[in-house]
Amino acid sequence: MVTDLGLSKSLLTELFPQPQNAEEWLQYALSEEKVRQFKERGYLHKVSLLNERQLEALRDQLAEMVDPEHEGREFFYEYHSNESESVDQVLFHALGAWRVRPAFHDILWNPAFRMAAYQLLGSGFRLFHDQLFSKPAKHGSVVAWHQDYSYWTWTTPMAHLTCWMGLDDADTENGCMYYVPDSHRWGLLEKTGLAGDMDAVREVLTPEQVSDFDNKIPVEVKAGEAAFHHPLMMHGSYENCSDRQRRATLINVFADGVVSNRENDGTNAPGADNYPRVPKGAQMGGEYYPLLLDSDETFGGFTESIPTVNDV
Ligand SMILES: O=C(O)CCC(=O)C(=O)O
Repeated sequence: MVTDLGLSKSLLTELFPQPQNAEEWLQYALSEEKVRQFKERGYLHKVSLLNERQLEALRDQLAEMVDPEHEGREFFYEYHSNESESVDQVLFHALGAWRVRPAFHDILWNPAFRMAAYQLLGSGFRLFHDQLFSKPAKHGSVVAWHQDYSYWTWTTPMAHLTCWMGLDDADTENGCMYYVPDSHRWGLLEKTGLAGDMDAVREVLTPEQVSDFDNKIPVEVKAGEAAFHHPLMMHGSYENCSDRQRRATLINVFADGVVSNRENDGTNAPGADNYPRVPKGAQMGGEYYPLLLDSDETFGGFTESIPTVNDV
């Protein structure tokens, strides 16, 4: 019998020990300078979140899920794969792994992630969904330039955050992400698709925004490091020209209190219609949108000394 891990009420592994006191929490806190950089530029990268043991468990369990016949596949919200023969040749994008394998369930409660996300959102938050992106070596696929929130208007208000975690070193050779710094101030643009034409978004940009692309930066990270970005940050990733894989896992969260804005006629529904539904106007919550950090969290009593986006 395959179990839906999303229904589990506790951690399933020993991979992510939870802090027992203020000192253990504070080791994860981002400096004021880093929080300010995120607020001003819309992103922060090279944040260390995963150790070798955690990486190994995540990579092993990702390899199992890449097989389209794996147990638990029915719990994914979306599952896109080129279904190639060999595991390291599969181009893979899927949402919902937290319900399918224990390391991807427990990573949501990684204290290093929860502390940083609290600081960058400035409030308690819930899981929206997770994502896996795996690009094989020498693979020509891209993730076209986009803003995450253009896919998420079925939830409102916009109070969302993306955490992208490298399971391999990611660099310009193997198809790392790129950001356009400050683009989180552009407002919400029309969505123009994720696959195919990398530059499709240019059709909906002003000439000034097009020239801002000259300032784009590669989001190079080591395995175990994360990049956080604002829901309006313009980002995408180019082909993998190297002989190395480029695997990543993401956590997407929103502030506790975000409500469903999902139209009954499906006009703003997510890609595949397999996401747990919340009626329009009702608060996003319940077992499939678990509270990852309570707004009352005191971090062992030191909340005031932890800088958030509300303070900088
Ligand atoms: O991993 C990638 O290549 C793309 C990631 C992405 O689009 C995202 O973080 O929203």
